[in-house]
Amino acid sequence: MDASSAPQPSPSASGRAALLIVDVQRDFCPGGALPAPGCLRIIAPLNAYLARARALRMPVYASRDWHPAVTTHFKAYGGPWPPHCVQGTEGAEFHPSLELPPDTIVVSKGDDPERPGYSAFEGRTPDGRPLADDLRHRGIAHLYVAGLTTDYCVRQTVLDGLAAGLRVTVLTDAVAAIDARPGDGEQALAEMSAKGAALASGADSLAA
Ligand code: VGL
Repeated sequence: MDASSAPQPSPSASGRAALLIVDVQRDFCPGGALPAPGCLRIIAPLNAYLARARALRMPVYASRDWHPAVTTHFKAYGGPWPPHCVQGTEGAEFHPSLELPPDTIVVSKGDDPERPGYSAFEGRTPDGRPLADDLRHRGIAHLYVAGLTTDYCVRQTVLDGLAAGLRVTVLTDAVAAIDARPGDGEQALAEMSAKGAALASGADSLAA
């Protein structure tokens, strides 16, 4: 959706809402390089949220990890992770069962070889605009967040959204964790909630 010609209200408590799907990419799903065990469980709820967002004419953002082949994020170069979501590879594609609308705003992140780029707020839209600027431009004050992974990119995105003054709701039936240590995902949800995020589930919980 291009709202650039419409007058934009400034973000405020009365601003509108958007849905942000974080990193639902092949590499974070079974068969991929760094799978979150619950990936497939969340696809149907994600598609229900996407259908509801469309019915409400709510903007939809989808972030993606978009790493260079050489990055300090990968084990071979000093980081914690196996190579994943390398730019232009199959593993970096959105999961094929995810029903993203054609006007989804894709936010690419993790392309700086010196930074992990967990947060969608480090990402940019195809026209090079940082996520926070794009949200402001569209008058969005409330973000519904779902996707992968609860303990890394969802967590950091939610914390950054709260720090930016947005209202943030985490859709708990549509997130899945890596859980490198058992309980990491649950702990991340508790932390997001303690810092001010609302936790909700079920497509009816979306309101424009
Ligand atoms: C992520 C671990 C490593 C994520 C990215 O998208 O949550 N997790 N890199």
